[in-house]
Amino acid sequence: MSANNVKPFTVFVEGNIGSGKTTFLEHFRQFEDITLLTEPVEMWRDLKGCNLLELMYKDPEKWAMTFQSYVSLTMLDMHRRPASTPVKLMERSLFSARYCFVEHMMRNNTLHPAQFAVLDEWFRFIQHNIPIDADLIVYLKTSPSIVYQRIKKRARSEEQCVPLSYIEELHRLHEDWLINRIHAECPAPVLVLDADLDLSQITDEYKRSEHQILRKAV
Ligand code: DGT
Repeated sequence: MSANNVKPFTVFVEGNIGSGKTTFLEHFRQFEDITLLTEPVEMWRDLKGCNLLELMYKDPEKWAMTFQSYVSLTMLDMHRRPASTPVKLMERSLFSARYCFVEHMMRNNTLHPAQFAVLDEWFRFIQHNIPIDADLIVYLKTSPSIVYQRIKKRARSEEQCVPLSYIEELHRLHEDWLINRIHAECPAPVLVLDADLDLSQITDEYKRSEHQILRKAV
């Protein structure tokens, strides 16, 4: 809750791996009065010395459940973190973890049906019992081939084994959730931005969202 007891306007920034979510958040650093919560990837890479992200990519059957369980905890922490500013911008959400990543792991049998059921029950319990504020979703829409090139270029060590097919499937799952609305819940209106643009042109595209996020004349 903000200092004057008004809930912050809460925005989730969503999109495929490599779609530029972090760059988008960085764009908003220039404005005062915004709380920026970047995804806790570093926590996933170092939990008491264990790199859960690496374990999950190297041996998904063994580690997917553990990894997703920790992702849920760190995401819930971000959702519940109070902001003393009028706007709170966060990278990803419990929803994309469930509807994109866990959904993928369930469909390709990386998760045993029993493991999926436990994660899904946690998700439902949280949704029904813990307030998760959401006012807007910014969807950084990309083409799989473009983000695949970006992922190769940034060369995050854990992601070296990621095939194009995985990026394509994640793309479809984002589209099904945010555009085709196959799940009952989409927690907020969706603003779609073209995130295929390269760095020299993307700022103008990001600017398209400023009015809705800052909710004042900019
Ligand atoms: P950006 O700024 O758009 O380039 O964002 P990224 O690619 O740094 O961030 P993100 O969330 O798309 O992915 C970070 C890494 O963590 C990536 O290897 C995918 C993985 N990841 C993120 N959330 C989940 C999740 O819920 N489950 C699984 N299996 N992987 C996840």
